[in-house]
Amino acid sequence: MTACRYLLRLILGTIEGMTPSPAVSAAGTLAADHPLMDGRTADSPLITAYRGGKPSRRPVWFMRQAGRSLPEYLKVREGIAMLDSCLRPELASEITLQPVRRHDVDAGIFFSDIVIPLKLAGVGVDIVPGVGPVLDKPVRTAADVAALPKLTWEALEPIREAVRLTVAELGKTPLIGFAGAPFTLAAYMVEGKPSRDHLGPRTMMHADPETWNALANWAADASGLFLRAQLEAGASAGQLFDSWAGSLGLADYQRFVAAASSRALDHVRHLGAPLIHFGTGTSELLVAMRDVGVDVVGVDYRLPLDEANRRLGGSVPLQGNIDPALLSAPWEVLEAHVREVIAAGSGAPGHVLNLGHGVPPETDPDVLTRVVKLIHSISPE
Ligand code: 1CP
Repeated sequence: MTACRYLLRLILGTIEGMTPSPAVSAAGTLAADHPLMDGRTADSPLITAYRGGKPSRRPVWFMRQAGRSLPEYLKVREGIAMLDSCLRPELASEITLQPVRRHDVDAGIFFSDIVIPLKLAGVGVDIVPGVGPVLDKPVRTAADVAALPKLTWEALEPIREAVRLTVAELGKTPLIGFAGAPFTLAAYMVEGKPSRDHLGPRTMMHADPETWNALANWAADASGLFLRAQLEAGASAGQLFDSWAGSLGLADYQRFVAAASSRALDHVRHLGAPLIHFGTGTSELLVAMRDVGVDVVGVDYRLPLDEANRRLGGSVPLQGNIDPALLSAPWEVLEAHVREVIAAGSGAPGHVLNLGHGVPPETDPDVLTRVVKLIHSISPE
């Protein structure tokens, strides 16, 4: 490493409160033995489609493919709290691999949660069964934000270890890393728990924009570092989940959220892995979400993919958008819907099949396997 580069790494390391990672080459790109760099995943159907190329088969994976729809998941999670399971590398890796083994999907999605960066920073947070993320103390004032502890690179070691274990098993199947976008993460922090309308964060951005910006920037850096740890340790793509962005109007999204989401991605752009941006209820935000600088836009089940592609001017590959509700419909109804989704996505510069949101816990896993078989049986031309 030249002295100049070393100095730069040192400065960057200081800014981000971390020591330089050995997984990063001197140039700050992915290491030569990373799955995306050593020939394992660069030509996979998933990465090919994300990059706008012609995949050998139609790629498909499911948001929340790991989790309560799988009996093998319920078994290994018995007696272990959700966040603890995320922080045990062998267990997180096993849970990530379960749906890949079972369904023959084209990617693993790393088993973790968007609030893990909070937990690893030292924020009091838990996932309450049947509820979701709950904070010991909501973050509502400038003093609350100023008191937030900083996430360090060292604290993310269990995440890197779980990713390393996982990609060693996945072979040519890419692992997707993820993080929560600042708005969605901050929504939990301000409310202190799940909410439907996200009134707290939406009030704060107008009533106290300075505090809101400080909180959104904190969340951007925590999520950005979390995603960077997964990508450097072996994930071949990264998805930013802004699940609740649909509660915002376009003007508020652009004024109070887009810059922070872009800041989260600034932590990983230089790595060159495809980046996907997804939210629900975001039909009116798709262009703004693309414009934070991503390679692929995820579309929820509300908007047909041909219309999404029209709104985006055919500029990026799309991911989506089988309606999760139809997973419990008769097979003929579901099959016709999947074929419609494929037809609607065919005009986009690339299409990765997925659901329009996560797998509902009551889904029969055999139905997911059958959907994967159907999608793979339809020629990618
Ligand atoms: O005990 C359990 O089974 C807890 C349920 C559960 C699971 C399986 C939670 C609590 N999180 C997860 C894993 C998880 N979370 C994954 C990896 C699994 C996979 O996709 O296969 C991912 C990507 C997430 C990300 C996540 N967590 C998001 C964004 C994705 C989305 O679904 O929109 C969000 C919003 C969360 C918060 C969260 N964590 C858990 C729940 C139940 C929730 C939602 C709560 C709410 O309704 O606000």
